[in-house]
Amino acid sequence: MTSPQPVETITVPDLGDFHDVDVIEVLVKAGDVIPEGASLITLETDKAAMDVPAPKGGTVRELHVKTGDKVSRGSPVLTLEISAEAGPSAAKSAPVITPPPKPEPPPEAASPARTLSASPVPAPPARSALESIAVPDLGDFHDVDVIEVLVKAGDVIPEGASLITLETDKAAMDVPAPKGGTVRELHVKTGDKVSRGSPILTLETLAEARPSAERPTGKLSHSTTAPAPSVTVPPSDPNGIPTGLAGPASGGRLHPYAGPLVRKLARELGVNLDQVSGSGTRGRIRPADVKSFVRNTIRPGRSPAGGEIPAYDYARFGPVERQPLSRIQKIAGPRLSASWNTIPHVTQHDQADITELDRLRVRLNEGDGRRLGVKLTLLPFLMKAAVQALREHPTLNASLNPDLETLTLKKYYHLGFAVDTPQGLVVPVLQNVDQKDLWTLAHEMTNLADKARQGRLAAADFQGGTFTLSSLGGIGGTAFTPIINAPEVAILGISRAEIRPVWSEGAFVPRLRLPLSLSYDHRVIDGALAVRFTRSLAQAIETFSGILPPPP
Ligand code: CAO
Repeated sequence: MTSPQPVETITVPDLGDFHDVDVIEVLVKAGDVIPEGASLITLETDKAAMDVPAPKGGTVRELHVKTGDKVSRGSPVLTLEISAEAGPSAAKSAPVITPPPKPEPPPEAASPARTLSASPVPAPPARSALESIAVPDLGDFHDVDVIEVLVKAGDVIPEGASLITLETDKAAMDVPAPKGGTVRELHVKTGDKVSRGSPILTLETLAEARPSAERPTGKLSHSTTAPAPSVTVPPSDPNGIPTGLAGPASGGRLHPYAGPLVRKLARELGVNLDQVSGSGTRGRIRPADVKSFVRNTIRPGRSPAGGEIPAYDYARFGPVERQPLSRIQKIAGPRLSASWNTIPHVTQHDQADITELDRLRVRLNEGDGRRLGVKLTLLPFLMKAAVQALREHPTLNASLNPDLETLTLKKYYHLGFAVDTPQGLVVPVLQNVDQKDLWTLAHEMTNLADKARQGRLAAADFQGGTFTLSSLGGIGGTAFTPIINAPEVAILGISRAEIRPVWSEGAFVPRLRLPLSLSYDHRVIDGALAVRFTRSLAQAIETFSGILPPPP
């Protein structure tokens, strides 16, 4: 038997000199599960905008305000069903006050000017304490991927600021700061896996960073657990694109002011949120802002991303049938459009002689392959050869940075490979291809392709790719233009190998030739480099360089 959860009416706290203040945004709705510190409503006076944070975590049962209302101290905001793990703090949180929107403070200013909160009342002298902030209870989730670290050492953050974004295959979630202060040291980085209790950062808490005097001020505590993150499974709009923010907005604005789902959407579409202007309160970025950014970036005035294709009555000319796109197609469509329309693609075609390589493949399959129960197709060989060519031409193992002026060259080789599934195209990533032998690659590739076809790929299986191979060779074709898997800068398309007559020493000889189609980002790679790369690749394939371990 479960005992009923306590219900509390959350009211507007002391607003200092302000009365009858406008509610300009209501950030939660009935049914939302919110952590302590989540912003509930945004108030605005002629001097400042302020968020009223939740004094405790729980489930919003009823709202008592709407946009346009005027409120003062004590006005009811909502009825909250307090969650069992809401914590001991029964004190009301003071509002987080924001100076009027924009201009943004300079990025190097690691001072309170960079924080969301700016108390209108002079703060008493600060006493600081160091606290280790840890990952809170994540429910059923363990070993969750850190996909974004939203603060850095030196940042001054308000309570409720999002610290890191976690992602599972089902949801994105932000972990908010349990209190305000200065980030002294980070203990996580993007790509780490965390569970409940994993340390996130060391925070120097200041007495004035959170004006709530009733809340116990931590002395030297280790491992303060952050409030429960808001976990939201993205609802979908008719195009399958996640809509809506992840419940309450976080208080932080050190980075583009957006919730985890908006950031997830931006990542899926390859959008840099720094370039998106938010239409929400204080410039908060909404899903619609990201989508309209993609539309406008792609081609002002037109919408190749879909959604604005003129309606047409095809049935006037004969029988028709309406068929929905698969879920994967709906998710991949905007990504493909964004890549195709924002990256100047050029495709370099070439061929490699795989006569000897294929003989080797057949020999290995008949020998070790039988013994190990693993079958080698061409793809593992091509992956090893690609690593060899990428080592020689590191620009193809890079990403263009959002400043459009610098590249990030990656010193690891995580290769994506396109898998044709009944639900649509997916691109899992094989990690550290340089460190694995052909058999391991074949084994892992088969596992990933099987998982992809069964729709069982985890988020981690898609992440960290540096270069992609798309092989249609098992099906046929002579050449094609693969679309770059942004933010990568090149992708190798492979078509069906055929025996061709090759002129050699005064006679035509039959050789097995493999068509290669390299699409590349012409902002980063010029034609000469592209063909040097395909030549290096062909040479690696023809000489087995980098494919077989060097003789002892
Ligand atoms: N030329 C000739 N034969 C080839 C070949 C090539 N380039 N590539 C593969 N083959 C052969 C294989 O050796 C195998 O032959 P046998 O059965 O006689 O041994 C057969 O074709 C089937 O291979 P496969 O396609 O199942 O295996 P793979 O390792 O080459 O590819 C995978 C695996 C997952 C990449 C592939 O199954 C797949 O899904 N490809 C589609 C990718 C795609 O859709 N790309 C398009 C992206 S753009 O829309």
